Amino acid sequence: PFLENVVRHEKFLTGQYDTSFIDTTPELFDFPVRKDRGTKMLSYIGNVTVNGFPGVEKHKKPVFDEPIIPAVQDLPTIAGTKNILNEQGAEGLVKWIKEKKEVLITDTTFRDAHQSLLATRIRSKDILDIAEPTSKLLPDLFSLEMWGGATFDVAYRFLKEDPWDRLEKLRKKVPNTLFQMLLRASNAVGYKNYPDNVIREFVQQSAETGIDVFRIFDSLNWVKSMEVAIDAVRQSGKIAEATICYTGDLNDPSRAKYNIDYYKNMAKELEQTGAHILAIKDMAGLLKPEAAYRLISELKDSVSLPIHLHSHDTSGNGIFMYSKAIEAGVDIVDTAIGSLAGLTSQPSIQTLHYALEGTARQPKLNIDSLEQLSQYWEGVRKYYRDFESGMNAPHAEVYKHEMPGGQYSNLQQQAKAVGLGDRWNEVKEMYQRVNIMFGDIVKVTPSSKVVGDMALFMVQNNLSEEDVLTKGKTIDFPDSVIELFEGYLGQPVGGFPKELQEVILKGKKPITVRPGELLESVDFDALQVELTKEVGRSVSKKDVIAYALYPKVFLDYVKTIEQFGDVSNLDTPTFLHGMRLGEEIEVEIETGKTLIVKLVSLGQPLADGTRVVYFELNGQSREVIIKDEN
Ligand code: 3PY
Ligand code: ZN
Repeated sequence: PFLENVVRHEKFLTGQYDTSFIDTTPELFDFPVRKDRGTKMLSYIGNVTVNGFPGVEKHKKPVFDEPIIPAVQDLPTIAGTKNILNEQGAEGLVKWIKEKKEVLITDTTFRDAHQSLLATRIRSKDILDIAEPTSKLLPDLFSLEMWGGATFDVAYRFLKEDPWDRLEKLRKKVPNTLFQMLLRASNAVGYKNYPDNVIREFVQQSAETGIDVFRIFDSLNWVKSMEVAIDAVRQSGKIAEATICYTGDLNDPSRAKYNIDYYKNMAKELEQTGAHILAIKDMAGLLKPEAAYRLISELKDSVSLPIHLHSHDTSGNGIFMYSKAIEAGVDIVDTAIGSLAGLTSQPSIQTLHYALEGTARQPKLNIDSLEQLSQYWEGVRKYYRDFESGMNAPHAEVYKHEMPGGQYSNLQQQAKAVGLGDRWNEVKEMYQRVNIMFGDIVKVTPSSKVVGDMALFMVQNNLSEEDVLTKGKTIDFPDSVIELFEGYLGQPVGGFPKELQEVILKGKKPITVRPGELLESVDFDALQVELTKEVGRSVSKKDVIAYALYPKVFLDYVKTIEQFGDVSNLDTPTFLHGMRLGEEIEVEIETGKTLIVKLVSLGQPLADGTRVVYFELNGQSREVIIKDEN
C-alpha cells in the first residue's frame, strides 16, 4: 500500500519530488484496512461447514470422484460460427444457416439444461473447466446457450458470483462458437417490465461482453413488447432471434386460439419487426410430433427466416418430435449433452445423433467427443444432487398441466414451503384450471409464475373458480396476479377475461399501453453515484446495470463478497458442503497462486452463539469465529 500511495501521489506523478517527499508527506502512511483474502475464504468455509448451504441437506460432505476433463491442449481451435458472424455479419450468418443441409445444433448444457434440472445452480467454475474442451471438441455447433434466463439473478443470489464475470471468462475460452442468451424482452433477465433504456443498456453491455445471439421472447407473445429488445440487438450488430412461445395444441380444435394461423401471423409480424432468425420456444414441451411437422412446414412457407426450435423432453417425446420437425426442414434445434438431457431438460444430443443416422440431416458432431463431454457432466451433476427435482420418469401429464420445464420443481418447492407438499396433485390440476380462468394464456417466465402463484393461493385457501368470481371482491389476491391483470406484464392474446379482471382489480384501472411507455428512464449516471456511495468503492457499468435490474439482490451480493471475498474459485463440494475434519483442499485464488487449506477442528458452541473453527492455511494455524445458526 505504501508504494501504491507513492506512485499515485500528485507530486510523484508530476515529477516534483525530492528526498524529503516521504518524510513531509505523512498521508502516504494512511493504508486502507484490508482483510486478507485467506481469512475471508476461511470464514466462508467455516460458515458453510457449521451452518450448511441453503437448499443443501445438512449431511457429512460426500466424497466425489473428480469429473474427468478431456485433455485438449494439443488440439487446435477450429473456426466456427462466431468467426462467420465476425467476418460476414448477421446477414452473412443467416445466409450460411440457410445453405446448410444438416440440422444445426444449439447446446443448452450451460444454461437451460441445468436451469431445468438443477434449479440453475451450476457454478461458473464447473462450466469454465469444460469450456475449452467444448470449444475444441464441438467446432460445428451452431451456438452455446450459456447465459440469460434465470442464470443472471441466481448467480448473484445463490452462487455468490458475478454473471458478467462468467460471460467474460467463457468468451476468452471459447473464441469460435456463437454465444446465445435468453432475453425475456421487456423483462430483461427479470420478472417484471423495465424501462426501455434499461433494456437497451443491458443488451448493449451483453453484446460488448460477448453475447452473439439473443433469443427474445415475451411471456404473453405480445410482439409490441419485443420491439425495443429486437431493435437494441440489431443496433448492436448481433443476431436477433425473435421468438414465438408455443402453447396449447395446434391440432386440437378445442384450443383454437393458438391455431396454425395464429403462429403464421405472429411469425410474419416478427419478420417485419427485424428478426434475423425465428425461434419456436416450446418451453413446456407441448409440441407433439405431427403438430411439429405441420408447424415447421407451414412456417417455412410463410417466412424466409431460418427457424430454430427449442423444446423440453418432459413427456419423453422430444426426439420423436424433433425428428418430425427436422423432416419438415427446421434449421436449428436445441439439445443438451446427454448426462444433462431428458425430462424437464432438452432432448439429448447423442440420442438425436443416432436417431438421424442414415439421413442427410444428421448433425455434423463427433459422437466420441460428445461422450467425453457427457462423462464430465455426469461427474459434475453429482455435486448438485440436492437440487435435483426428483422427477425420474417421463411425465406425459405435462400435455395437461402445461407447466414449463423450469417451473415444475420450483413450484413444487413453493408448494412444500407453504405446507401444500402433500397436495401437489391438486396444485397441478389447479394450475391447469387457472390457465383457463385467465383466458388460456401463454405460460412462461414471468406469466407462468403468476399462474403458479394463483394456483397455490387457491389451493391454500380452498377456493374454486366460482368462489373467486362470487367472493372475489373480498379476497386479497397475490400481488403478481393483480399486476398481471393491471397490464404490467403486457397484453395477452385476445385480452383479459373482463369479469375476472374487474374482480381482481376492484376498481383499479388497467393499462393497455406498453408498460415501457409509462416507466421513467433510469438515469444511469445518477445511479452510478448512488451505488458508489452505497457500496463504498468504485463500480463498473455492469454493476450499475445489475443494480438497476435487481437492487436488493445486487447489494446483498456485494455484502457477501465483502464478508467472504471471491468464493468462485472454491471447488463445488467445498462451496456447498464446507470441509470434513482433517480434510485438506487446494484453492487456486489466481493463476499460479494456490492456497492449501486444512480443517483442523471445530470448537464447541460458545455462550455468545459463536464457534471457533481451526484451520491451517499454507501450514500456518488460523482461527475464524463463526456464528452458529443451528
Ligand atoms: C426463462 O425465462 O428463464 C426460461 O427458461 C423460460 O422458458
Ligand atoms: Zn427452455
